[in-house]
Amino acid sequence: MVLDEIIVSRAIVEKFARKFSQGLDLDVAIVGAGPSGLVAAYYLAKSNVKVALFERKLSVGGGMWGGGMLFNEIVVQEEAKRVLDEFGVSTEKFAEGYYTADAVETVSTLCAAACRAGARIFNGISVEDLMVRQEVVIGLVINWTAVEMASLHVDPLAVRSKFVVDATGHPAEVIQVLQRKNRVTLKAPSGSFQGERSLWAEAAEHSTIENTGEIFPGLYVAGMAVNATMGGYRMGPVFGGMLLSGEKVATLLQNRLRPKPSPKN
Ligand code: 48F
Repeated sequence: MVLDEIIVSRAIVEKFARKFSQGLDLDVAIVGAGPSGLVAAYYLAKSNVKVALFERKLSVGGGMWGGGMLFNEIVVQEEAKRVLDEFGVSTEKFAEGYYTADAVETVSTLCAAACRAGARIFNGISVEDLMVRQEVVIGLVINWTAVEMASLHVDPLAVRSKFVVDATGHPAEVIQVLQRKNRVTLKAPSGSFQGERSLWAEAAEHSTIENTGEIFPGLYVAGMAVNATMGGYRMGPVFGGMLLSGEKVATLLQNRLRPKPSPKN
């Protein structure tokens, strides 16, 4: 076989254009492919929800690759081990209720499972704004990260989605941009973005899961962005809360997208 570089180029351009075009109108658009976003994407795709993930970096996995301080092991507590089991990630018991997993195996396995379940992942794309109509978030405004990094004056494109999930981790970027550009009140006790507090793993893990949910009509929040928004604590390299938050947001959205028929009287 003689390789033709133009066929290679055309294959990439045409295939990507088709995939991207199909990703412009979604049930759920997830911003951020860290652990919470990847887990949410997996469960949503598995239940046939049309979901895509938009990730600023070339690599997925967010803050998981480096474990704690670049020691690439993560810790997951008893309650969340079943999520890693569902994905087939190998875990080892370290102490009663504490399990470790290889960070690289965990990220790559979560990512592969999300893709195989049918989630589309668009890397190298940054979400810079939202579409908001009558106090409801209805989609994303996106641009190439390379454009953002080079500070080029290039207009973005838009993605329509029934629901958006902010899974951007510590900066909670989607919620911050919503608040900065629109005079809105968030569904939070304070009504506004609070910023995260210092390290307290126990409290942080619980509040991440508890407060995962709809923060503004059409906009959900999952993972560390939950605590950043609500003024909760950070938790360090314990990842159970991220996995369970991703699972919870997927369940909440499945219920929104396919409401169960009300029982007949
Ligand atoms: O930070 P990240 O891993 O979020 P997470 O799922 O998990 C947090 C943990 O990694 C850790 C922790 C728990 O122990 O505290 O930090 O909540 O992943 C967030 C991803 O979102 C991307 C970012 O590059 C990262 O991969 N991201 C952030 N802002 C944008 C974005 C944006 N505006 N557009 C696209 N991607």
